[in-house]
Amino acid sequence: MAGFQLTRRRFLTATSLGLSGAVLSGCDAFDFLQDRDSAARSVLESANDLTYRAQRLIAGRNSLAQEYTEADIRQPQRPNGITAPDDSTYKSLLSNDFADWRLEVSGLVERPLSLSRDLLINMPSRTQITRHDCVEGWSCIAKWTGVPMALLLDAAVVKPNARYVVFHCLDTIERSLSGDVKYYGSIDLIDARHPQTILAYGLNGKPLPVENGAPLRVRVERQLGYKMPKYIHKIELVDSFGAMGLGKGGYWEDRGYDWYGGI
Ligand SMILES: Nc1nc2c(c(=O)[nH]1)N[C@H]1C(S)=C(S)[C@@H](COP(=O)(O)O)O[C@H]1N2
Ligand SMILES: [Mo]
Repeated sequence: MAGFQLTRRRFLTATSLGLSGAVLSGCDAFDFLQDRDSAARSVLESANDLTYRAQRLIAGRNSLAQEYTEADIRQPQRPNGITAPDDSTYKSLLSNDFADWRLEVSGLVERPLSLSRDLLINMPSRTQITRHDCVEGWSCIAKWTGVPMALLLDAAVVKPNARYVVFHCLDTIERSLSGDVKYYGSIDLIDARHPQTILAYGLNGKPLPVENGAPLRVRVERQLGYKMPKYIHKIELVDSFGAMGLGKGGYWEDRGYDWYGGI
């Protein structure tokens, strides 16, 4: 496939920025986010935009999340949110060990892609031991292996007017009379091209288990857990996410969480 003449050298350039880790904040720093009814919420929402812009100014695109050693992995990655999708599409893909699953890359790209898991696994990969911080106040260190998202974006050739990457998931997170809601999320192109942003198919040296998002989930290491969709099947490049879901860029964002879940 012409889109995949990606050289090793290009990959190394993308990942050889060094590992001077930014110091991560502790759980305390985001405990307040649990209080979704807080009167401070709207203040925080406008502050979120400030935090986002400040982080961009101070840290820039090259700042990496801290990476750990094997010895720091003390327990399996704690499964959270949806851990066993009961959607029939997902179940039939799983029953065939995802042989029929494809990752679609579409939207504002010159060259839409449809990629099998084997193809992804044979692309250059990055492995990183990082800390997952959930907004609920727990953390977990684990080793993630996957394809750097920048490689996929280059292969698809992102159009100049694209601003965000939207992840569409196979799991239904909410069922109600007004309709079922599938998990979705979005990040901007700076985070999408960050060297630690990968589409992970491996966890702690094994294939990614169902409970943690098989066959593919995103890792965006400088943001909170809800910004890392599991069970993804489509990546869409857009210039705005206002017309999706309730317009805030993700399932949890639509329910009050900050769009920029920086840590
Ligand atoms: N598709 C999907 N992605 C998701 C969720 C989910 O429910 N569905 N939960 C999010 C939240 S809140 C967290 S903390 C992490 C949990 O990832 P883990 O199960 O691998 O720990 O996945 C995130 N991505
Ligand atoms: Mo979370």
